[in-house]
Amino acid sequence: MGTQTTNYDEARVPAYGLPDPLIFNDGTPVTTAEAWEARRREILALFEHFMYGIIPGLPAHQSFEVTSVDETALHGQATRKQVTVHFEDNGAAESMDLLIYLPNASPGPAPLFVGLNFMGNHTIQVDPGITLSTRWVWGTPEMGVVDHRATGAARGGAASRWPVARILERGYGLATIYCGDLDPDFDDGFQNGVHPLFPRNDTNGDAWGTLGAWAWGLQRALDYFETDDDIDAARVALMGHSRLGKTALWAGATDPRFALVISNNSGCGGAALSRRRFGETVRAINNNFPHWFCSNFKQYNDREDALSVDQHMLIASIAPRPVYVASAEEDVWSDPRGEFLAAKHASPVYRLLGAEGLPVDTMPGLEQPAMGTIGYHIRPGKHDVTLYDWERYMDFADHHFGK
Ligand code: GTR
Repeated sequence: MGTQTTNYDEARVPAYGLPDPLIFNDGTPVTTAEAWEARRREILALFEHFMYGIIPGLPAHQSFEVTSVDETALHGQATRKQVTVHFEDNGAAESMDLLIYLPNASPGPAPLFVGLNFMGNHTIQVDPGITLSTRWVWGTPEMGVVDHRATGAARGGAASRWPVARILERGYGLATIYCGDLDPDFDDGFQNGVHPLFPRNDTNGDAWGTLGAWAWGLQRALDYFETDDDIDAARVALMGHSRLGKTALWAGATDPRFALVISNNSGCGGAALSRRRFGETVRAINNNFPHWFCSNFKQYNDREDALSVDQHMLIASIAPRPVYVASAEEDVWSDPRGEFLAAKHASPVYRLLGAEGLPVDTMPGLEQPAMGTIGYHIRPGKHDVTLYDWERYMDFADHHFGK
């Protein structure tokens, strides 16, 4: 995905100044927790207008259909629930399928990790009870190209990224949704997925794109969790990898019901500072994925310094809720240092609110996780989600969820 002009040289990162999350648009400093709440709304409005577009609220009708419950799933380790969430509005009817595993060994409502998946719920685990997704996935004819990820659509094809047995063993539930239920990941003018549920008006350049639709779906999943007595909806950790990590940060920033947010290798438009222009740039992401962000974001190709926000402010708008940012050493396209620096520069907001922020000032070495109210690690290896990553997320959740 890189071009010849992609910069991977730290010495060539341009000098830049970051906007201060603790200064209002009109120049007034933010000095109290009460004032922060107003500044947070201001920051979210900037992200909506210039980057991710506006996420709508509930559709006119939303209902939950539990399509299967199996209390003996995964050799008795889990209860597997599958729930179809139906949406109706604006003359359209759409749905998304939730796959939920809950640990049989832990009594009481379970704290839960939730995350979108790339290729269908059936790819996260070899479990014949998971309903096979019949939705579009990368590599089918609409795409116009054959994508290597289509092979991952086999049952269990993405299982290495979802250590379900270990998650259950540590006392957590896991829920997932195929992102393509909400919006298939190609540039189609928003004719499919959940976009038709709402009238589209892009007069101001801030109509929602694909990341917005994915984030909206995660928020609707939380609506379901709040109705399920087997789930502890006050302890839901939202996790996402890469484009779905960008989505996790945006969904978590805009919906305070998510108790904890995890960005795994989310890079440009996620945790990484745009102004560093290291690896993937605003221009590259807008060119390759014109449907992800809102129209206004394209004005910032090669003009990152003109943005009134940068990604440390997205992390800050989750404060004081815990947030974890993780990088991979070989994932230079995602700019690991830029991800670290955004976590670091979000910290003053946490501290204003009486929370710890990131407990280190300089970037830690490999596999030296730093965990305050903001957590960070970088591990060896490539752009991926590994067991190491998950173990740290569960350590972090154990701490913050008082387990
Ligand atoms: C890349 C994209 C990244 C990241 C990644 C992924 O092609 O440039 O921003 O989202 O895909 O989602 O795996």
